Amino acid sequence: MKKVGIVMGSKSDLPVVEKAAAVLAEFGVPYEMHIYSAHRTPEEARSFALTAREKGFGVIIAAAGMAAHLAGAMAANTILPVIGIPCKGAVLEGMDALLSTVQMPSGIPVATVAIDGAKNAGYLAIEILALSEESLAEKLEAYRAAQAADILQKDSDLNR
Ligand code: RP5
Repeated sequence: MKKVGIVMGSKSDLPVVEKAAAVLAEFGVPYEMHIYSAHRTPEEARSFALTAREKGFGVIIAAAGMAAHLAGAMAANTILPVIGIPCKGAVLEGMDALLSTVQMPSGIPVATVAIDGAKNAGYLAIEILALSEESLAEKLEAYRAAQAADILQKDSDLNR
């Protein structure tokens, strides 16, 4: 199975990013985590994106806050799908990172999830890998069914 590359702009993004990693682990999807900053370590970030496909990665998740250019920098240097997680910073409630991540020019897309939406980044990465991994598709179907059953049970409990 192809791996998911998870990159974050700073160690301070780790508490958010860990939620994506937990989802991948739950589904048995292999991943690697790295700290590469588009601004502080631009060469390492570029090199990771340039070589990710040949190293067996199938998707890249990139998390950054503030002037969040990491996901865009990844997308600029690979044709792998890139999922961006805008991280909430100390100011502006993450709107700065959301707009920096989502407003990509045509031809270089970043699939942007919600501010701090790391779990959905994990699920989206799994959905992409499931296109060519039937066992993952089956796990996703089971997960969706269990999620629906749980909500219907809670609904039923409300009216007891
Ligand atoms: C961004 O700046 C990082 O992704 C992080 O979200 C934010 C703050 O970084 P630190 O100053 O905590 O290292 O580049």
